[in-house]
Amino acid sequence: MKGKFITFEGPDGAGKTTQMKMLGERLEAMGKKVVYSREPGGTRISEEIRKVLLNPSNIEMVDRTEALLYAAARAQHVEELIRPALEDSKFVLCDRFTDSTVAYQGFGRGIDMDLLNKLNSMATAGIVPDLTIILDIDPALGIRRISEKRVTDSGMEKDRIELEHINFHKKVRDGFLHLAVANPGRCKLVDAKQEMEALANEIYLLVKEVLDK
Ligand code: T5A
Repeated sequence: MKGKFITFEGPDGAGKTTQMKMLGERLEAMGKKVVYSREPGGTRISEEIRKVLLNPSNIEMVDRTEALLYAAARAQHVEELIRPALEDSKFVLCDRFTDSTVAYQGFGRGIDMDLLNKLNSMATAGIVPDLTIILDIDPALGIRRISEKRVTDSGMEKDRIELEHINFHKKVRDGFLHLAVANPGRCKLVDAKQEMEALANEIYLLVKEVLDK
């Protein structure tokens, strides 16, 4: 692929959206063509699936349905948006990707990891991020940030996953820490507690290593 694929991962409220935007602005200032996307979502069909997944009313959703819907949204996203953008030499910055499935559906829900890896392979059809930034945060702080954001964006309620018990979010964080250790080449762990600008600089240096390769 001629482009670069960079994903942002971590527990809810870690600051992924904020950092993705800050990195994108920096890359655009350097004249790079940047595509911003997110999972679940990024295409019309995937955004429809997102609504089903995150709707807090869908309390009866079983874990396998959840895993399959995330994978379905991803397959559409990869073929309709990510692969064409990479073939067109663009930088694709994506808020969450396959590692979220491992952390949330694997570590969080306890679905068999081999099954999830096969599901991820089917959904991505060979697309692997060049770099994954994992923003590490105490889930309690992440959830607090989201609650404060919800007050600012008045009227927005917490989604189905954010409403999970704190113990679920702790297992998810353990999942991301495991992923960082298991994939030291692709995944880089950063401390998301730090102030936004300092974190943005740290992330930019990690991206620069990929650019310089
Ligand atoms: N999911 C997703 C799965 O279970 N399986 C999967 O396979 C996939 C792909 C997606 C949900 O789906 C789950 C995971 C998620 O629960 P979402 O709305 O996209 O839902 O959820 P998040 O990705 O968690 O997005 P959030 O917007 O909730 O969190 P972000 O993007 O991490 O945080 P951000 O940047 O919006 O910041 C949150 C608040 O904190 C402030 C910001 O200003 C904002 O108010 N903030 C900071 N404050 C202090 N210091 C900093 N350094 C800060 N950075 C940001």
